[in-house]
Amino acid sequence: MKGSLSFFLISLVAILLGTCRGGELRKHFYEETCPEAEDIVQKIIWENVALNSTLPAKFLRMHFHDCFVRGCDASVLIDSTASNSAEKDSIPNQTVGGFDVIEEVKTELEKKCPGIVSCADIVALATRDSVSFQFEKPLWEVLTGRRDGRISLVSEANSQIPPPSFNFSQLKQSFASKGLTVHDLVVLSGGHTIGVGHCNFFSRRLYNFTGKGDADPSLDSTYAAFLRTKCRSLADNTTIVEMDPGSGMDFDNNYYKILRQNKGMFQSDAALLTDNGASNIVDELLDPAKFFTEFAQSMERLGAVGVLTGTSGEIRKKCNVVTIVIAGKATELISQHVMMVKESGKFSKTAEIADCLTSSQIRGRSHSLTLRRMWTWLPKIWIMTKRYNVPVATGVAGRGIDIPDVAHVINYDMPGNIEMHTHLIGRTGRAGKLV
Ligand code: HEM
Ligand SMILES: *[C@@H]1O[C@H](CO)[C@@H](O)[C@H](O)[C@H]1NC(C)=O
Ligand SMILES: *[C@@H]1O[C@H](CO)[C@@H](O)[C@H](O)[C@H]1NC(C)=O
Ligand SMILES: *[C@@H]1O[C@H](CO)[C@@H](O)[C@H](O)[C@H]1NC(C)=O
Ligand SMILES: *[C@@H]1O[C@H](CO)[C@@H](O)[C@H](O)[C@H]1NC(C)=O
Ligand SMILES: CC(=O)N[C@H]1CO[C@H](CO)[C@@H](O)[C@@H]1O
Repeated sequence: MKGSLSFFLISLVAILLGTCRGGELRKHFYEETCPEAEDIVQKIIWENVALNSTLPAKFLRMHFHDCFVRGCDASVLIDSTASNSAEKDSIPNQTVGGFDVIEEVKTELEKKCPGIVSCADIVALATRDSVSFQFEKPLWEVLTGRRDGRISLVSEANSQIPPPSFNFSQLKQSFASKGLTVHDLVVLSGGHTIGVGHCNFFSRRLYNFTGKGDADPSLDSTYAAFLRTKCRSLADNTTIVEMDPGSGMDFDNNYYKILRQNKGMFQSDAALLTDNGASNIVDELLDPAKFFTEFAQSMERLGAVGVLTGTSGEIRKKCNVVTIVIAGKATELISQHVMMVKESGKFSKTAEIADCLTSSQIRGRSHSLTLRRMWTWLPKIWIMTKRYNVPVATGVAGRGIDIPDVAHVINYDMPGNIEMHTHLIGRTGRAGKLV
């Protein structure tokens, strides 16, 4: 009986914590915390794209790679360190670019609203804005509220990002593993309407397809001959070729036209014609209006893959480095004060601290001391003092779980060592989430 009660309590706390962490992407997540965020991103991205028309393709590919490894959490932006080889070192990433522009946006946002806007959201917005530049209006909606991951592994990038040699069933499986459909696969492959490919990603199709010095029969032979004039040998890994010949800078549905003519650059492009269902979708997307509508929808789905929201992950200060946590130190967004109070019994101590807070420097700030009335009926875990409406937490709840609307956390007893203090300031103190 006792066992089942505590099991009940544990599950309940787990559920409540689950809800607390909650959070989904939503429209204009920064409306209140950083109202100018989306305008700032658009302004800087448009300025850069105006000077460098290769950027939209770089961001589109960057966003795709980000979302396919640990979800859209900006793990693609993290630099390798002495002890960790990050996604940036991976084979598919070798040619991702635009990192400097993301950092320029981040720097500006940190000036305006420090610690608020995630790098993951910046990548999603930068992708939309860069591709939309030529249309002077957003081509799709970007929901925001992503948080940044803290892990980036080269091995995961190499195993999660589909290589251009994939056949249809492998591509289908790769997208399915991210919750994306064959429809998304065909629609998003339309991203190859802009940008370039390096010879080494497709030259086997030109020179040595089956290992007998032959060309890929599914590649248009005239086009293959043209590509051989660009990529002179199997060893060429520096020459780049437009993926959508003649239209490589325009974001349009020309990709599907050339695909139908067997002029898709990679085996993975050609593979879309090897499945009846996918091939039918290719035909549908020959209609430009249909392509723009479908692309917008699939981008929203791609942008939601495996996102961290609520209190998961962090908001990085710089997009290329994971925030390093120093033991005992709260983030700069949190201030810590020590107050001496008389030792006079647990509950009156609460009252005393509350008095102290309301009457001291904390009064006058915008935060209210009235904390949310929660879980009063969970004896031992939360005890509420009626007078001040301050929840008192012990155990795991006392370790600074990140509860929305909690502006102040009071720890009674001075911890004996720095590790203990780090536990006490908990996630709230270390992640620096603002109220
Ligand atoms: C379906 C599986 C996919 C495969 C196998 C694949 C593979 C590749 C490869 C090998 C390149 C050439 C990179 C280089 O040589 O620099 C490339 C370029 C590109 N990919 Fe994909 N890709 C896929 C899906 C996507 C998706 C879903 C998007 C975005 C919606 C995308 C957007 C791009 C863009 C924009 C480029 C040009 C990059 C540049 O110009 O630097 N790709 N892709
Ligand atoms: C344009 O951006 C790409 C990707 O970041 C970069 O490699 C290239 O040098 C830039 N070109 C110019 C002219 O700035
Ligand atoms: C696709 O490739 C996988 C792995 O090489 C192979 O097992 C499978 O038979 C291939 N599928 C088709 C339809 O060729
Ligand atoms: C073509 O492929 C075969 C089999 O993989 C390999 O033995 C041969 O060396 C390749 N030819 C060239 C020119 O690389
Ligand atoms: C290109 O090939 C050369 C010679 O094989 C090699 O040294 C170099 O590292 C390669 N570069 C890339 C970017 O793979
Ligand atoms: C292996 C490799 O070429 N990695 C590159 C990945 O992308 C970053 C940023 O452009 C480069 O600095 C790395 O050298």
